Amino acid sequence: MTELRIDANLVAETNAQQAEYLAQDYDMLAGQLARRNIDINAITERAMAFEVAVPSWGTGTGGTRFARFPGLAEPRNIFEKLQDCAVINQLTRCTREVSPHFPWDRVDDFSELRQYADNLGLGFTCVNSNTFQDQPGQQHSYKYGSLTNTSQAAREQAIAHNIECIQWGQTLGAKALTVWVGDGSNHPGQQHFQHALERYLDSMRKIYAALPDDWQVFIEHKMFEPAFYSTVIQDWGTNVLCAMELGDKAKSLVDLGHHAPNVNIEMIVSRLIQFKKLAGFHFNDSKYGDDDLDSGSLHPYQQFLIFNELVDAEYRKQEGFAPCYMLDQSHNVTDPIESLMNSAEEVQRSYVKALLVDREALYAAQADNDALQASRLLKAAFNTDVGPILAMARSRQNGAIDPVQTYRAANYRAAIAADRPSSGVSGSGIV
Ligand SMILES: [Mn+2]
Repeated sequence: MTELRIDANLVAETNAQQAEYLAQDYDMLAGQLARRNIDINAITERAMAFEVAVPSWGTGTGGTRFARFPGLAEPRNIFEKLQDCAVINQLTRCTREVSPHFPWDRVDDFSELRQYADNLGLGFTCVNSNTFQDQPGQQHSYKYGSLTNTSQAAREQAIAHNIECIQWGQTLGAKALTVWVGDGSNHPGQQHFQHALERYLDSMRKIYAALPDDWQVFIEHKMFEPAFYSTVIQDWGTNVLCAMELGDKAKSLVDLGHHAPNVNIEMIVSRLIQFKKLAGFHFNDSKYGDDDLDSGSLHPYQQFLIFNELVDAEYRKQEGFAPCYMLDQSHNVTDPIESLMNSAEEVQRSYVKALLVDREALYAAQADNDALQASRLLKAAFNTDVGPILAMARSRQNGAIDPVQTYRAANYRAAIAADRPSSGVSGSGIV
C-alpha cells in the first residue's frame, strides 16, 4: 500500500473544481490537433508514460557561496527527502524515481531505505558520488582533486568511494552511477593537462571494472567551477572521448547549465545520440553560468529543441537510445517542492510539444532546403498550448490538475513543521 503524503480527498476536491474547464479546454485542443491529424489521446498516453527523476538534494533549499536562506520544515535526511519526493510524485505523477547522492544520503541499512521508498511509491535511478568536498574524518583531501589527484592515495580513496556507491546503488535497485568531478586548476601551469586526464582515465577504468553487467556509468562534464582556470572534464568533447575510451557502459550526461553561453546544446545531444553515447540529462536553466535555475524558466524554446532531437530519435527508433531524464536545480528563493513540481511539468511540456512536430513534413522541408517552413513546423508545435494534455495526464492518474495550487491548499509545510525542527545544517548542495 502506497502511503500518500497529501490527503487524497483534497486532491479529488480541488480537481473536481477544475474538471469542467479542463474538459472544455481538452476538447477544444482535441479538435485543433485532429485538424493536424494528431490523436490527442495517443499524445496524452505518451505524457502519462513520461518520467523525470527528482534529485534528493533538490528537496532542500539551495544557496550560494554568499548565503543560504533556509525554508520551513526542510528535510533533514534521506527519509524526509523521500517524503517530499512522494508529494511531488503524488501531485505530478511523472517523478516516480529519485536520484540519491552519497555520502549525503548514506544510511546504515540500504534495504530498509529501498523498502521505505517502495512504500511511498518511489524507486531509485542513477546514484551520484561525491568527491568534490572532504567529509569528516576523511584521510586524504580532495583540495587538489579526486580521481585526478597527483597523490595516488587520494585517487584510490576516490575510486573506492565510487565503488561503494555502486554497491549501495545495487541494494537500492539503481542501474547507473553518475560521476562528476570538480578537478581542475586555478592557475595557468598549475596542472599538466594530459597527465591529469590520464590519471582520470586510469581511475575511471577501475570504477568501470567494478560495474555490474547491467549497470552504466554516466560522465558529467562542466566547463568551470570550482576550478576557475581549467577543468579536467570541461566539455562534451572531453566527456565523449573518455566515454569512448572506457567502453560501451560509459556514456555522456548533459547538464544544461554546464556549457559555455550560446552553445548549441541540442546539436550536442544529436551527436551523442548518433554515437550511442547519450546517458541522459540534468535539466535546469541558466542565464550566466551554472545557475541551476528552474527548468524552462528562461529558455523554454531551447528545452523544446533538445526534446525535438530526443523525440526524433524515438521516432526513428534509433538503436541504443534510452536516456535517463533528471532534474538538477538549486532552489534558493522558492519552496523546493513547488519548484520541482513546476520544473517536472516544464520538462514534460517540452516532451509533449516535441511529439506534436510533423516529422515527415519536417524531413521534406529539410530535403527541399525550405528553411522557413522547417522553422514554422517547429514553431507550430512549440506554440501549441499543451497544458490541457498535461493536466489530463495527471488527472487520469489521480494526480493534481494544478499541482502547485493543490499543494498550497494542503498546507504541507505547516503540517509537518513540528516534526522537522531546523537542524541548522543542510545536506543539500549544487552539483
Ligand atoms: Mn548536474
